[in-house]
Amino acid sequence: MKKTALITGATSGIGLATAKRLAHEGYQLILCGRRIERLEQLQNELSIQTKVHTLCFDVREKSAIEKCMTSLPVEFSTIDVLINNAGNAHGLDPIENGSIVDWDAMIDINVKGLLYVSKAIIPKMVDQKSGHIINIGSTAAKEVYPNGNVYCASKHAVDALNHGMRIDLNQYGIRVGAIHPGMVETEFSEVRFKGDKNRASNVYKGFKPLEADDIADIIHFVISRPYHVNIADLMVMSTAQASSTIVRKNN
Ligand code: NDP
Ligand code: 8X3
Repeated sequence: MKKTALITGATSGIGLATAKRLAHEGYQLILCGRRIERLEQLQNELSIQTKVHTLCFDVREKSAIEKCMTSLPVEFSTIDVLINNAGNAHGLDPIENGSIVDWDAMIDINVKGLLYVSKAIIPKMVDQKSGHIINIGSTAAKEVYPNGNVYCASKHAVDALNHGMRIDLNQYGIRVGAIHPGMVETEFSEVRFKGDKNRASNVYKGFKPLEADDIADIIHFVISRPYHVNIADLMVMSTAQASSTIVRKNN
């Protein structure tokens, strides 16, 4: 029987690449995001390969998430893999100049949103006594860099939640692990810099960053290990990157 994977943030970047990869690998997909036209386009594209159900919600909206999860079509009601990927950085400012609107967005989406989605799905996995949760952290979950303050804090929280989920769900046989990428060229920096494409593309100039497909490849590797193998915590950077602040660039 085909496994079902639910991916948050499937409309762009890492989530989109993962949706395409898992469709190719034969997973049924529940794809989530706020941009409905992208979800519809993706559903049309991937339905040739597999069954796709789309859910349009903002991860900050608890009640919308609950409503979507309780009205899943029967063939999508068993979720084998949850990929908690939705999230972004908003702004890159020193703490003294930071925007409270940006701080709220990062805490509400990256931390509380991840919790709300997990809360809607974990009880199903507990009943099933099976499931695999992948939390997308970041190198920012492991170290703090200048002006990264609240984004790094939100990803440190994801790291802690990844540990907490693994500990609490151990008794049910549910696998939990995090993947922590370094710089991946997606829409991430465009969102961080509020649509400033020039500033965003500069982030990835002069070196070869990771691509969303690299992370999709790793996600597929992690979820296709035999049941007794749980990759608990995986950090990956491009070869040119040694840490959040050390990137070998050729001017
Ligand atoms: P993108 O900006 O390309 O994608 C972000 C995804 O998250 C989109 O599909 C977006 O969908 C979704 N999303 C954002 N806010 C919300 C919301 N409020 N409700 C629902 N969905 C939301 O960035 P990436 O693919 O790079 O980012 C994916 C994850 O990877 C994030 O958690 C990010 O922190 C992490 N990451 C990224 C790195 C990078 O360098 N790119 C490095 C390390 C980690 P929509 O707008 O349609 O809702
Ligand atoms: C994103 C990593 O270093 O580009 O999580 O902010 S970074």
